[in-house]
Amino acid sequence: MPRPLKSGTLAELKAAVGSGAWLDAADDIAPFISDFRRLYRGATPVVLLPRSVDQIARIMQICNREEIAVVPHGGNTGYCGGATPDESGSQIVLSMRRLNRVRQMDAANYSMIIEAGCTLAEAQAAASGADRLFPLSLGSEGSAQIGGNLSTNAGGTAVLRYGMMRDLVLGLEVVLADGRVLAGLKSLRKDNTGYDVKSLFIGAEGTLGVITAASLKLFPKPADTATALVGIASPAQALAILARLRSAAGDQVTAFELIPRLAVELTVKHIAGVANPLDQEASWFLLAELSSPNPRQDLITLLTSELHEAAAAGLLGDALIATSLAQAQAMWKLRESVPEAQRHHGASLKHDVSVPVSSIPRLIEDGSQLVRRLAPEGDLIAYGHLGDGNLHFNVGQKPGADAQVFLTRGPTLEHAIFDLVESLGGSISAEHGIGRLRMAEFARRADPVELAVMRDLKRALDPKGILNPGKVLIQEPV
Ligand code: 2HG
Ligand code: ZN
Repeated sequence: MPRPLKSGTLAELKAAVGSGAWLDAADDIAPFISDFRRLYRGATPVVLLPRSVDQIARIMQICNREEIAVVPHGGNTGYCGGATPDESGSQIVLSMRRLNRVRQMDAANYSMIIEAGCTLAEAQAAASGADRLFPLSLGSEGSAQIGGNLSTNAGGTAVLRYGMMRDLVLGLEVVLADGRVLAGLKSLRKDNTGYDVKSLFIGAEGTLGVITAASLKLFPKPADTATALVGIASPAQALAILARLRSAAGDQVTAFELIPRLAVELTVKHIAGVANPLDQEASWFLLAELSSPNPRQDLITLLTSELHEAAAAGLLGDALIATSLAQAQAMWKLRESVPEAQRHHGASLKHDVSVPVSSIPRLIEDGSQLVRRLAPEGDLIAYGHLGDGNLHFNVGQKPGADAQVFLTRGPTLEHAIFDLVESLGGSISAEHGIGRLRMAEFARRADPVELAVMRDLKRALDPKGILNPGKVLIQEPV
């Protein structure tokens, strides 16, 4: 069990990073002690800003010896409170933002080695500079950091084609709880030497080690892209259109996002510069994108003819295919601004769930009934990565409804939605992780044997329980 910090240890930790590389004034540490959604507000005696792996190793040696809890902190864009210290005031925050070098770019090997504190946008730009694509793509990519993307196994809008962060990793460098450095930065597609140890740290939210750098997969840059916004009547039509596109274009189908009409209306209302170019009457909208590294693919023609055929089969109402980059960007802005529009609209209850893609219509139909029955002060705003079976099954406060009354519906509604998701063989956290927010539900619903294996791993890698305690796994009484 972690212990409170003694003043001698605090001085030792500050010395480990040197002057100018730690913060302890209330104003300076404020951004590090609450999460992006303001669900939690913790406390910390110090935020350390190391610049090197050696410094992090030294910090972990001290914290392991003194049993001090360490909370690794990236861009603070997480949705589950995974990077926020608890209220005890005894957990130190380890900011990764100064560990932000691109260590190696190997265009011929389609890989790069990059440190944890680089933002996702910086990683994308580095790849682009070498005429390569790093494909992970998220609304928060300007602030989200690679270490956080790895630690939460981030998803986003290109998972359909390229997979989640886990699928993009070739190697990892990790500082363990006792300060040893696991030097696993190989850049190999093939390496069958024993257990896949790196995979343990991906999605572990800093509870098994501190990821300091990664070797990441790169891809050819797209040279031809076709983007469309499509108005449809039902989620079942979305599935039928997705199946047609996949048959016609295979893995050139890069993104397939679902947006309900209410989300479009809220985005047009609250976000400057966003307009809906389509028939206002559609109940649902799709944002579909095809891409290929081959500039002669003529994906616009392919997408146009597929959408024409789908229209002839009665699968869609109105559709618009972007004819310029600006038009495609405007479509993406409409999709990516939905979370912000929801914030402007009022209180919301969020559920980041996944089911097999084939079960999406059932999820929406049965889930809508649950919302009507259990949260009558709210409207369902279910949107997101339909191609991956992942919807943000969010419920927004109805205009004029009492926010407090609405929010009291949260636990009962959440329980019912998670029961529904479970009955469909789904997950209660598709891409946002467990953090602190989903810990109890995760413990209740996970397979007990799987949970026991996770606890064994935690004990083996962090016997003193100092790495991000109070996140992911509920600690067992000692
Ligand atoms: C997205 O897909 C993000 O836009 C955020 O994962 C989802 O706000 C949300 O619930
Ligand atoms: Zn998402």
